[in-house]
Amino acid sequence: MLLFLAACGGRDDNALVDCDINSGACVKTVAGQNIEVAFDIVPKPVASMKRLGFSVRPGGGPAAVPDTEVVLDLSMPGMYMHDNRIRLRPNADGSYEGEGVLPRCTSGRRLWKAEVIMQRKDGKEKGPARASFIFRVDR
Ligand SMILES: [Cu+2]
Repeated sequence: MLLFLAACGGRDDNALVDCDINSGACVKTVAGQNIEVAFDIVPKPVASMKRLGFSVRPGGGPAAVPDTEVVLDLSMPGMYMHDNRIRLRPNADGSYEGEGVLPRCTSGRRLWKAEVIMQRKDGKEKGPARASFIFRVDR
């Protein structure tokens, strides 16, 4: 309990933010692979305690991956907020989407990290491809 309270007391490090989610989709390239990933959340402005729609669009180079399992792992940088993983559904256009809620942080912190974990089902890759996005919620 003491540890939990201590962890909760910190401040957001806004320098970590690398995705201005309220301005539109954010794009990252998976390290070491030629896969670009676009990530978006609606509705905007993005807030906690609201039903949110998450979408991921892998695209770009030749490694664009058919038949992939895509999971979103939501966490707060530097703070344990219980596991919050969402399995995204594939759409016909190659994007993936799902719904979820970001809990309100009792400490008032508002930075979240969404890690996109993409695992091909055909076993042609050793480990999953990952891309992470750090964004700030309005409240
Ligand atoms: Cu928190």
